[in-house]
Formats: sequence, structure tokens, C-alpha cells
Amino acid sequence: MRKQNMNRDFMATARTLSEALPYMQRYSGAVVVVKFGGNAMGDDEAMAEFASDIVLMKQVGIHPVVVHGGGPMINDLLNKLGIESNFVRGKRVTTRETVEVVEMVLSGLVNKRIVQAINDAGGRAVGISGKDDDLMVCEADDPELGFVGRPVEMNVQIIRDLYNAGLIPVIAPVATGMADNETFNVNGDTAAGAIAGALKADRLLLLTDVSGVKDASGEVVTSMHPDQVKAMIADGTIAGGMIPKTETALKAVEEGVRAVVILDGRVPNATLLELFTEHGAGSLIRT
Ligand code: X2W
Repeated sequence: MRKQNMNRDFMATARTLSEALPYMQRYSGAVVVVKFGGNAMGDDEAMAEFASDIVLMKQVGIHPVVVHGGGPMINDLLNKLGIESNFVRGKRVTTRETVEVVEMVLSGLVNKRIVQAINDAGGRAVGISGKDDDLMVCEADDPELGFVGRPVEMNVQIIRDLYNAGLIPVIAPVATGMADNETFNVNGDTAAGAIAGALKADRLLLLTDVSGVKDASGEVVTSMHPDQVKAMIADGTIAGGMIPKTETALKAVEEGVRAVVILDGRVPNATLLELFTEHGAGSLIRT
């Protein structure tokens, strides 16, 4: 009995692998930017699983590029230090004091935790921020927000150099300014969109903690044209935190990203489900 069940499991595994072949062929050599948000990160086990999915992508010939957030981790350290922090339209009001904490947490703690997890899974990850090789140069997004950056110049050759050398870039959304010595805090979705746009990536996967973009009846819309997204923002169906995400998606598609997917990063193997199965996951936005 036990033997039979095991056989059935092995057969299902073999079938799954076999069904993944056309997807592996389709994505071989593709550039896939994965935004890993702080809310999608979870515990060590979830982190290890994310890391192993990224390593699997690299193994089958995809060039994964990880751009991460870490909002909840920034909140934790700001709280410990007794520094108050507020959000305006989804972005953190960032003082000179705050931006130092943001850089320490994102470029230090969060970036290295992801790098370590990918390396533990057998990959070769290298952690950088938007400052390295002037990858992302910003100007102030809005005077009300302080040191929050809007990317104005992208130099993505460093990313191509890394992935062509077999490495997996892991990027913290901290950037340099036009003037000397300036540091900007960049929203993780904004950074991922700008990087994917500059790379003309095949896919931008925005991993979050919701199942996708929902319609008026609360159902996840699996596939959307940019015009439909714009209409849903205009009539209020898309609201709150989903606005900056969908706006990032629209901009990325405009800049030449082939498709953007907003999906729930807490679902086990979310990225593999999206890339290597017929069903996909979350909401896909493309022209
Ligand atoms: C974000 C950067 C981190 C981030 C912040 O300070 O929280 C701005 O709001 P998640 O986990 O992806 O939300 N920056 C300007 O985006 O993290």
C-alpha cells in the first residue's frame, strides 16, 4: 500500500517536471526581475524556499534579478531607536536621520539575509544597492517626503555583468543622488519597476501578501490589459497599497517589460507556479 502511494507521488513529480519543459524552453535566457517585499518574506523556512526557487530559475537558464523591500524591518529598528516615521501616499517620509537607518537595514540586514539564503541553496548571490556602479541615480520625488528618491538615471550594465558571470544580483532600493554624498530611500516597487524597465525584462514579478488585483466582486483578475488597469484605478476598484503596485506595473510595461505579474509571495513556490505551470498565479498585466 505504502509502496503504491509512493509510486504515485514519484509519477506525479515526473509528470510535473515533464510538463515544465515547454516553459523552461520558453524562458531560457529570459531576464526575470523578482521584487521580494518585506511583507512577503516571512520566517527562515519561507526565505529558504524563496531562495531555492530563485536558484532553480538560474539552474534552468533564466537570469533572475532580485530587488527587495524591507519596510517592516525598517519599522522595527526605527521603533527600537525611538524614531517616529509616517507614510504619505504609500511612501515613507524620510529625514536625514531616517535615511541612515533605511540604508543600514536594507543594504545590511535584509540584503545579506537574502544573499545568504540564496548561497545556502547552492546559488551564487551578490548583494548590491542602487549606489553600486551608480546603478540607480535619483532626485527628490516630492519635497514633502524628504529623502525619497525617484530614479532619473539607470546604469544597468552592472546587473548584466553579474548575471552573465553566473551570479544572482540581489538589489537593495537605496540610491545615490545627482549631488555628492546624497542618499535616497526608494520604494521597493518603484526600484524594481525602474530596473526591470531599464533591462527590458521579460517578466517583472511583484511578490506581495495579497493574491493579486481584485475586481469589484473580490475575485482576482488573472489577466489584464493596461487600459483595464487604468480604468480600475480611475473608478476606485484598485485602491490603497495596490495603486503604487499597479502604477509601477503600467510604467514598466510602457518602458518595454513584456509582462508584469502581481502575486502572493506567501504561497509556497509562488514564482515557480507562475513561470512553469499552465495556471500561473496572481494577476498578469501586459499589452
Ligand atoms: C521604503 C523602502 C522599503 C520598501 C520604506 O522606507 O519602507 C519608501 O517608502 P517593502 O517591504 O517593499 O514595502 N521606501 C520610500 O519598499 O519595502
